[in-house]
Amino acid sequence: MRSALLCGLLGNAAGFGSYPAPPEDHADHDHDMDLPEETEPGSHTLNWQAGFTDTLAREQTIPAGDSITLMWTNDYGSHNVYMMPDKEAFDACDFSDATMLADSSVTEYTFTVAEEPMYFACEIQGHCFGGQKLAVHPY
Ligand SMILES: [Cu+2]
Repeated sequence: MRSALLCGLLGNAAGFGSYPAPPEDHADHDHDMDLPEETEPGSHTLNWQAGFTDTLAREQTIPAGDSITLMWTNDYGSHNVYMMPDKEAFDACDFSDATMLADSSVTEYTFTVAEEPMYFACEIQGHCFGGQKLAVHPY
């Protein structure tokens, strides 16, 4: 069975702070989002901003072949999604060989979980180091 924990939805409970917060101060504003209910098996919706305040949200173990939708807002400064080439680049927030998957003109990005680990990060200055990253471990 797929628990809410596996799907990372607990990360959404980590919001705190009050509005309005200054732009880019990710430690101080609320990263809560209203995510849609999981409508079908094999689909996972994750708050792309949860990693700022929830270390557990930076890693997910999800079956290969499932789909993941990352959702965010650009209300407090924009975000994007980059694919990191390997764990080393992911750990170092090194975007030199990263591939842009979504820019800040959108607020969600959906992908299929591959057979091998996948590494994602936001490329906006300071965000990866601030925890806006996701390692997907398939099983
Ligand atoms: Cu970001």
